[in-house]
Amino acid sequence: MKKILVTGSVGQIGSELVPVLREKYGSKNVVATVHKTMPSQEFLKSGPYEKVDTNNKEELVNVLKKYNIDTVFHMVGILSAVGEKKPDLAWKVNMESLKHVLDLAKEMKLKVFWPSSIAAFGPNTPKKETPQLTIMDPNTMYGITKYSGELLCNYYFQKYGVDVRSVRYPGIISWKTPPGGGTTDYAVAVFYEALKNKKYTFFVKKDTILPMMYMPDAIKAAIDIMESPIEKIKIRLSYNLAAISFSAEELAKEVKKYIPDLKYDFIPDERQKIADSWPASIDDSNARKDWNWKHKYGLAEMTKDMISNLKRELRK
Ligand code: AKB
Repeated sequence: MKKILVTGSVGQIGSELVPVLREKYGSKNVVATVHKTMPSQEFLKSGPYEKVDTNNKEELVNVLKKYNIDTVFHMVGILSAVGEKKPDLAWKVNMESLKHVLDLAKEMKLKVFWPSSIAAFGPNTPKKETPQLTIMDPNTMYGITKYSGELLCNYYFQKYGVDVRSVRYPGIISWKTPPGGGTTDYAVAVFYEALKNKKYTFFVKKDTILPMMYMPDAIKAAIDIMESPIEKIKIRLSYNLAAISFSAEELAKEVKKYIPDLKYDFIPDERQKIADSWPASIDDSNARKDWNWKHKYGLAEMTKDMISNLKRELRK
């Protein structure tokens, strides 16, 4: 990975991935693409960036050639809840741009990271310790794009030898950039609302358990899998990846330890149905065995870190 392009660099994961990659590989070697949403001045000054619509193959080719890119982290994507409101847009953004990136990877011999999700599973997938190879029947447009994307990545590897690597991310919890339009967003929103207003209404039931991960672990997973020697990457659909699983109520109780007068309740909305179709916990033993994946943050460590960072941020 000498010259890296990150698409979706204003999104939840992209905005934190770019600084870590710049620190590790040198600022000038990591090109961020922006599209409709402009990032902060601080972000723009931290290294090269280009305005690119990833659905436009021409624009992608130009930027890949201009910087002599050899690796793409293709992070562009529309998440589950927005995807249910705008299914056509979710298909277009999530699938067409991936196809462009894979076609260009084939032509230009690029290495690619692409995030899949627990949304690739569905209501008939075993809920507990979901195995790597199992029933995949996603019933959201987002999940359908994730599973289709996995199949496409596997196809490009098998047929054309494209070195594309992927993980199935659980819900990601972070304090720098809030998520937008996901089902697992409550696990981030509770921190903001607890610190700002001391109250939060979860949009899922209290016993809803979903797999989650703290952002530093999510970034580490992307870099670890991309840095692994090629012979260690045995799965070309997408690796199951796990860190923590907890119920909405367990999270509320953990946050309350820091904000004792926090009031919370649970009023499920249409996102409950999506949450109910996803696993509660994931068996990620293949990732642990093949490329030595290890997470660092449990529920307690993550909560402590989130509270102290967000407290500081909200004071600014
Ligand atoms: C979402 O909730 O849509 C995402 C995901 C689990 O992929 N956070």
